[in-house]
Amino acid sequence: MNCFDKLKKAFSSFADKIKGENKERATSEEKPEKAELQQIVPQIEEKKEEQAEGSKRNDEVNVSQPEEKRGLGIFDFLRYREIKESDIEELIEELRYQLLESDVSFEVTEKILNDLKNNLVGKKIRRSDDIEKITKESLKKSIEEILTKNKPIDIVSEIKKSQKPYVIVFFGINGVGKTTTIAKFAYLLKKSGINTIIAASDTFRAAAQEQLTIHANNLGIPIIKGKYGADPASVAFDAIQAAKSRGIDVVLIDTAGRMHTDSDLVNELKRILRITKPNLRILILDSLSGNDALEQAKYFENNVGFDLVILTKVDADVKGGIALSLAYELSKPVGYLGIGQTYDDLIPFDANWFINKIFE
Ligand SMILES: Nc1nc2c(ncn2[C@@H]2O[C@H](COP(=O)(O)OP(=O)(O)OP(=O)(O)O)[C@@H](O)[C@H]2O)c(=O)[nH]1
Ligand SMILES: [Mg+2]
Repeated sequence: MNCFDKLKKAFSSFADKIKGENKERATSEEKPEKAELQQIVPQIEEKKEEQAEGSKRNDEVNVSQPEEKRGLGIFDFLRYREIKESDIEELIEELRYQLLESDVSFEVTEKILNDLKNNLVGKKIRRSDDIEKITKESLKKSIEEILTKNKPIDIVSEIKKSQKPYVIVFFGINGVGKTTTIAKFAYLLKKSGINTIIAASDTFRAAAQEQLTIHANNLGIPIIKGKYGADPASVAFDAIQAAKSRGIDVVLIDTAGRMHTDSDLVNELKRILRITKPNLRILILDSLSGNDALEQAKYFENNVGFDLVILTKVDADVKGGIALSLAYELSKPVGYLGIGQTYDDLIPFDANWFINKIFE
């Protein structure tokens, strides 16, 4: 999967630039003044001792390492230099551009860059590697902070400890992958020994019932359908009743992605939520829609509210920034990622996985 390549590229090209700039600076730097030298002589001695100790331990390693890996020897520290804001202005600007290009929202971009500035400006660095290290650590920490802001919901264990039936409503605009995700989710639960029933509450689109019936048959899962144009809330209600009488653990409710108007869609959803009183409201977002996905999330949050996001189509060429924006701006966790079109292609979202993807 190469969905976070662009973000990764933004970070590493930033580090490379600083590295290059630092190399130039190191070669053009003036020799230290006499007074400065007097101050640093004791440090040279100290450094020599340290090096002698170190080389005793690392003789073999040092011999086999290339020049740049071995560093520049005991006079390295003469190049200690404090990073000024003006040093990194241009580079910050480039990173800003690249983060925004990677679908990271403006607000999140500013947070990441401010953290980075705070971590770099005023730091005394010796080698370009130090800057790269500080930069990567800072970016990693910012992203980690954003992604772990919301405690992930472990749905399987929530279901296991809650009263039956556990009701989940899935919604989102048309074509984002609601129906496919419900089938994947039913399969995921089945593998954990949890049985489900599906409510085909998208009675607006003619083919929706058939599409879901095919999935239900493939997976051997019961489905409650409604006629074209039937009341979606009563289809959902019937499914909950069926679950109660048959002792089924979970009801998965599919909904329409489009109605005559947006307000029809919102009103219908509100009705479904009022009647079914779900344990969980899952918003499905298509990661290919970039920053528009954030706008959709804001729209649904303001109009109906939701608990969790599932990001679909992450297997396509996706930039990845949306996961950060959702966590930072809406305090909503991404629970799962859709990574393809088979039933197995739904994986739990893991912050470490995301971070490693960027920095691997
Ligand atoms: N590559 C890829 N395709 C996906 C993924 N999830 C869904 N799709 C595809 O996206 C298309 C739309 O999926 P649906 O599940 O029908 O979307 P929907 O939100 O139910 O659509 P409406 O009911 O029309 O609103 C289908 O062709 C799916 O196979 C995914 O994770 N990766
Ligand atoms: Mg659908």
